[in-house]
Amino acid sequence: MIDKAFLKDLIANPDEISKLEYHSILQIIHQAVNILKEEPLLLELNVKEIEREVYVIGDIHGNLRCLQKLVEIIEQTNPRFVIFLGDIVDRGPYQLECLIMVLALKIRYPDKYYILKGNHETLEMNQYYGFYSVFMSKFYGQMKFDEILSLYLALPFCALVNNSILCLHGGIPEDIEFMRKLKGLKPKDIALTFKSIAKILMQIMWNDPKSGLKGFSESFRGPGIKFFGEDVFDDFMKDYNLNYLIRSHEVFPEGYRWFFNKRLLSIFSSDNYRATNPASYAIIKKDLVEAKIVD
Ligand SMILES: [Mn+2]
Repeated sequence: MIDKAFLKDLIANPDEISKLEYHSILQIIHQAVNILKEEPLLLELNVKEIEREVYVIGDIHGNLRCLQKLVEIIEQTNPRFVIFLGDIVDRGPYQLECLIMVLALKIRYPDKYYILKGNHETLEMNQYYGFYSVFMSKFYGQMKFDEILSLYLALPFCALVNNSILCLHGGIPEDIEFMRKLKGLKPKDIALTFKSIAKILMQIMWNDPKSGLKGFSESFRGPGIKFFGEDVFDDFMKDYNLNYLIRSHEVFPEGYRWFFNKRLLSIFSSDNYRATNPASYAIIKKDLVEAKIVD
């Protein structure tokens, strides 16, 4: 077991993470995996005290300053749940620090913090966009990076808040049965059911909404990845009786963007990402969703 005071110290001073030896990093990964592997791939989070908020945080991509600001806000406002939508690593200057910080939060407050899987929580993306070389130049050894991959295999894909608000990284997949198919599955079930749900899982992490589109269309992002339009979004929301969908995966110069008659909110929590943009996050309160900019 990792000492609570040690976790508290790491959360307060994430710069210290850079100085950790591999065995400490491994301990944190293992303890996080032990918690994550027992949780379902489709999280169902219900706020009992209706006044309390839920924070939803988008792509971080190694932006430790934004992550620290968000954690400061969270410590002041004490929401019931905090949901990260994935893409913690790749591209930014403090990728390992951000990943370990988020895991430290999960271990310290397992019933408060939840981390969903983004398309960058994969080997292929890490090899191309930076985290693999960041990690390997520090610790060396494929076996050590395999521990990171085992963490990725334990991450959930969606979170349903108060039975009415769905949170995920990219978008809805073509198979809108996906929530019924994922319900009750745990990380260990992915390998067993992989053939039947592989496309669903990939599209949850990769798809994007597109205004003015009907149905699904091919995406520039790659083979099998889709844009989805308002009509299929409506069908999906009606089918599951949902009010909002909150996702990340795309950066907008204004910080966040509403789609589809203000029922889909796209947030992004890393500022000045490849161009000029403020960081944003979402607050759920009493089944309403509000977008916020990190000042
Ligand atoms: Mn993404």
